[in-house]
Amino acid sequence: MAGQTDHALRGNYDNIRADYTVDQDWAAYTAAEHDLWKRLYARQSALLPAYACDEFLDSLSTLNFSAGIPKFADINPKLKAATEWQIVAVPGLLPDDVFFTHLANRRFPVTVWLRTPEEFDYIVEPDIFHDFFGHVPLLFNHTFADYLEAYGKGGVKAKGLNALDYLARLYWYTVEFGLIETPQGLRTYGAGILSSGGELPYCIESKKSNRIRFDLLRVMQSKYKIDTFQETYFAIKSFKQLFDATAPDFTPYYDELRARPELAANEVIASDQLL
Ligand code: HBI
Ligand code: FE
Repeated sequence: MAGQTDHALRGNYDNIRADYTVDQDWAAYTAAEHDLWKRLYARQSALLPAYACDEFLDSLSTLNFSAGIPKFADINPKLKAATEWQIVAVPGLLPDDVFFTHLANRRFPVTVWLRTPEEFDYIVEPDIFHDFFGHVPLLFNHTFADYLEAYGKGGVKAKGLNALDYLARLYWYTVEFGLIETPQGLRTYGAGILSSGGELPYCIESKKSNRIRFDLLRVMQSKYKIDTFQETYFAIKSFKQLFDATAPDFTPYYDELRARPELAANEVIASDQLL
């Protein structure tokens, strides 16, 4: 999950290491939390076939963490063998530069705490279900894993160029809320959608939202809201398209973006290819 939080962060940041990682105290999870995890997993799994992209479904089918909160140590050997990625335990949202540095080194930060039962349908900050269920399966996809590493490296550079807002939008409209065109129609690969009960059908079916063909600069000039369903979704044709579009050095893009207006989350402009 991306998005800035101005209220106090929820996690326990007292025992963080220099890179903000902590240990996952798996024994501390209660039976009630494992049960909540099972119910969240079952609810999402019922919705996935109609709305999730094949790359996500293929990866998820090779993993088996439906029964309860997974141990990060259990999945890391499989993930490392697949794409050289690791997940690291963190207390929650990290400062941008810390977050980017982890991604640039093929480490995905996964929050250790689970939401409360009252947050079954919606949560603002990323919890372990959002991070693990939403993000981890696609780390097993080579092209997407390479995109995420390149994104992290771009982020480390962007901080120096005062361009973090542009990159945050790219993350938001791809990694968190991205759609992909498939022969069977639009599907999603976005973790914020895949881990959400309501937004999975909404992102494909809602008439209130716009679905626009992915255009890198268009995405980076588009603002977003962190506490509602999205008003605009951007659709790529493939993960390769996303990787290729973001491979060049972004510095000239930032100059071009500063000359363009920021667009509201629900805006449509003449050059948009609406789906
Ligand atoms: N920290 N743990 C965590 N997870 C995120 O998804 C995350 C973050 N910090 C910042 C952030 N995302 C976004 O601002 C990115 O666009 C950088
Ligand atoms: Fe996320």
